Amino acid sequence: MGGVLQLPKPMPKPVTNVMDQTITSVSREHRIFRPSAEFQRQANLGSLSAYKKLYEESVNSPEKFWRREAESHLVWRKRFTDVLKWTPPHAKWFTGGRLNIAENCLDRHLGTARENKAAIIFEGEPGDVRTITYRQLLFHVSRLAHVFENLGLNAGDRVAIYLPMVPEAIVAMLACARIGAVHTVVFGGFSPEALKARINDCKARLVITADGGWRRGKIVELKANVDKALEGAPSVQTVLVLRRCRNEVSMRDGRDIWWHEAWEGGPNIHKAKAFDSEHPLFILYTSGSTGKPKGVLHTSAGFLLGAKMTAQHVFDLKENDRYFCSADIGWITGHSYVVYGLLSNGATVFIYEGAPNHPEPDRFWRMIDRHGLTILYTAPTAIRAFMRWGDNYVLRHRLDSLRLLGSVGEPINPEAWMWYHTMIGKKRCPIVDTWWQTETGAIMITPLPGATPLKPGSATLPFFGVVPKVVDSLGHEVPRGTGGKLVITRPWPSMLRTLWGEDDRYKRGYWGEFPGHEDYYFTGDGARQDKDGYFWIVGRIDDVLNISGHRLGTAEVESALVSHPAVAEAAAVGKPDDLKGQSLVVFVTLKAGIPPGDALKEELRAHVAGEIGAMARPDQIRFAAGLPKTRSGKIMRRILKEIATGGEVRGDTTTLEDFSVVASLQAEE
Ligand code: 6R9
Repeated sequence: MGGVLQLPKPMPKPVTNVMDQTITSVSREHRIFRPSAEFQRQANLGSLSAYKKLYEESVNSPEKFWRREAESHLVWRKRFTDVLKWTPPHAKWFTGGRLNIAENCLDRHLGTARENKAAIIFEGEPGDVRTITYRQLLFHVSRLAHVFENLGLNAGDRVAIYLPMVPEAIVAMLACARIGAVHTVVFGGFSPEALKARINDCKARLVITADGGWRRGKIVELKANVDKALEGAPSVQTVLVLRRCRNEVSMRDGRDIWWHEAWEGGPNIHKAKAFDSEHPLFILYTSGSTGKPKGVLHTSAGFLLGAKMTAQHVFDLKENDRYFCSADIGWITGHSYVVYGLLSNGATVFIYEGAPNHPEPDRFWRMIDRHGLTILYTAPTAIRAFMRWGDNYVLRHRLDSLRLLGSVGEPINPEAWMWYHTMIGKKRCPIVDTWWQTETGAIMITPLPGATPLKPGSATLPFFGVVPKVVDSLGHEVPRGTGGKLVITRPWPSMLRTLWGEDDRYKRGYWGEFPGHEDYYFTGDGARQDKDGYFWIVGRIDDVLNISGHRLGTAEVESALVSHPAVAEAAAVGKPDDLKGQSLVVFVTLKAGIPPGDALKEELRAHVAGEIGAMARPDQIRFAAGLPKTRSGKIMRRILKEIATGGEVRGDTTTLEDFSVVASLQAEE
């Protein structure tokens, strides 16, 4: 099928009767919030019919649609020939084209009114503020690109970035993109073990880190973590160290260099080379249903197009916006909606280094007032924490600069949605509840704020070119109102291309779920569509947990636990939690002769945090004499989940090997 765009299959009309007032039984949530006339008047896309028209074009004439969008949004050094080469599950977008991603985020704005516009406004946790214009950002990136080249770094080489949320993190990503190096950003909250595993998997040559970063008034010792990680990471030749907190670090001769020293004296003009549309841009590790994190690979042109178009439409970007996304660049949200999608649009991005409740729980609101921020994009877990901390922290602030709110990372419960809408948005700001994944690269199901009537808890309708369906286990579409598995039935430009070094896992994990439908991308999420075609995401239906908006594989936690000498066997499950969405409960059987006890529980919790990172520290550990298993030896997580939730064990237990295990587990605690 190479060379031509696959013809669209006939499909159900994606949008029907959205304007219909009555939402019946299928939905528990009946409220509808229409965009105000005032918002619609100023919106980039101001009506539902305009959305529908463009959407229909995007799925009925995808070749024409994507050709036009790619030509108008991106700066090309060489025009592409084909829009898409699709041999499921491998896609190549905009083949024959050449471009430079950093140039698309920076150089294009120079010589325009944006040259001296703020690209980044940064506030550190101690309160230090820096503003960096587009011109200045290009200056920084150009110099760092020279540093990379002087270190002998080549296009295609991997660079691990382990930095706090400071402007240099963005500079580092863009400098990689500029020379065609592939970055892999590792969230600063990951442990040395987790960092090591990621460095080794992609064989990074360079690690970029800082002495430390600020978090709740304390220094997170990033350089010390890197030193530990590198004890077992032979591919790394150089460590570039940013000075941020001025805490003491040890510098190893011949390996470690200070950013500010390497940076001195070099030229600040950097001629960027052009790279192929499909040149790898970054690898981002994410949790899957087996123990080893998956290295999701994104490439250049398609990823940038997806990030740029969605940012422009979903956030209704205007020249004067000051946009704040609270995600760390260590997550995909930071990649697409702090860095690439926003800077390519010439927007002003506000970034914050520290914790949302430092020194007090009103930090976000204070920063919004202080800097006149207009758009806030954050996660439901943060919104629920703000709710819990109390309205008084919000009411001290004006928040009158805000015009649009966004949510991402997990389903937002209608209660949190309503609070966000009234307390933060003052009933004035639309909320865009955006569904997407590390793998999708860009937002997939989302309202467009000037067009889409909102229903609290629903991510609403697909973005242009996206054709999602809710299907049964055979891949057949289920009737509206029925739950099923969420799939994406067409390739899209910002889709992942493969898993780094694991193409088989890529094929099996994402495209092998429905025999006969090897061109259906399986999201791992459950969902239903209501009678208006709105999507309601239920959450993961594989062995992936979503804890405070962070993906965590049950198998990852289990393998961390069994690496402890006292543990024989472990099973991790998620328990519904008002604040975190899910909390982490683990069941552990100990090796013979090892006595259980609270001290050991604490030790195991610390052990998991040490192996993965603090976000994986179990909320509860339960010792068990045995774990419920099927006759073929599989742990029955469903039963453990019921026990963790405190409910009765219901459902089918006929395959259970030994029911007494369950009885004793229930008796425990
Ligand atoms: C962007 C990001 C992806 C998983 C995804 C789903 C959940 C994300 C959501 C949502 C309901 C939303 N998720 N956004 N669920 N409504 N608006 O979070 O990527 O870290 O890869 O997580 O997060 O379960 O499958 P990632």
